[in-house]
Amino acid sequence: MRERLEELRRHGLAAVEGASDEDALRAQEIQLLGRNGALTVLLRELGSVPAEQRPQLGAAANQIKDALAAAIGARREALRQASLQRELSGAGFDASLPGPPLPSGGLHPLTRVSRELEDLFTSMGYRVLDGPEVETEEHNFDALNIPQDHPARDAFDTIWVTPPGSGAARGGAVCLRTHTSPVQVRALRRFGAPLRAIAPGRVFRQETQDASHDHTFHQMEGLVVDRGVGVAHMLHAMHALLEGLFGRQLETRLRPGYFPFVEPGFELDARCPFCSGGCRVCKQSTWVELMPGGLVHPNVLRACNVDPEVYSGFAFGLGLSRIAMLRYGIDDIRWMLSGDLRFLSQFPA
Ligand code: FA5
Repeated sequence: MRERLEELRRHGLAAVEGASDEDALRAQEIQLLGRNGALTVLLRELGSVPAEQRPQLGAAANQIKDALAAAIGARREALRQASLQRELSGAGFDASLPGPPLPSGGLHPLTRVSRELEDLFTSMGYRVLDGPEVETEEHNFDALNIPQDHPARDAFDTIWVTPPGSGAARGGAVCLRTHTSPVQVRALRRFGAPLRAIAPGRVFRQETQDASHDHTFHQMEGLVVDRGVGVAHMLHAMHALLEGLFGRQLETRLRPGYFPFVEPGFELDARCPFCSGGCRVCKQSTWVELMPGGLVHPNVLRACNVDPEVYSGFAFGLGLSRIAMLRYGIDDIRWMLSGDLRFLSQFPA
């Protein structure tokens, strides 16, 4: 048995060394160490040798197995290196050829619309502002003239981080901002009047999801405060926005709308940009609801240390997610933040 093991070692090492390519080496590996290979067959016979010889023969067999495995690994690496060298020095290799193309991503439709609007408004002298997504009750509601008992404060609508309070806790309560309007408050307190700003960003509401409602979506606030600002200025800004988005003037109409932080308040509708006689987008009405807005309520100006006797202003709150849907013909808002590559890859760079 010992001689046969020794013979296997000698013969095996020579065969491994003589393997001329990776396929031949693999065949040798199977022949030597495979399930029915020469070493396995010898090991099976170990059971029939006298018990006192078995430990020594077993140890010798294991050493041979390790030596053969190491030799096979070394030979495989040497063959790979040799093949690589052949490829590199061969006439067919051209190091100046471009590599395979790398897949590249595109901008998210929300980012595209937001950047287009940022460019448009900065060209009209607006600042682009940001505000925290985790906001105080004071900024999100109180300073915006939203009454204590307004249903929007309810936990059915607002995601509270610390519960809304009264008395000592008031103003200290914290929520995920339900709209971008608190940026109005932060901006006016920080920069004062006159001010022209937009604030795109993410907002959160307790909301049952459907094709046009999400619990997390994007808005863009617009705010202008100066001497003598009125509804005509607001309409001008809204029309500029629509022309920037859709590339042409759309017919619009104003309806009364109620928001505690504006007076008067409006809803702006536009003629459906996709049809002339009614379609799925406008639900056959030929009008699409585009954005609410209005003149900044004097109480909001006061809460931001701006004198309403001297200054007036307008604000609007564009539903950025819904505008991006209109712009790109996206039929369900839940695609927007899905992270689904089937959706995202439709917006290549
Ligand atoms: C507001 O959020 C006000 N802050 C807007 C405003 C600003 C009014 C300044 C006056 C002055 P509203 O809740 O209607 O308003 O939301 C504004 C827009 O956000 C809607 O027109 C709609 O386009 C979008 N929106 C509202 N809820 C959702 C939702 N769950 N999913 C997606 N978009 C929504």
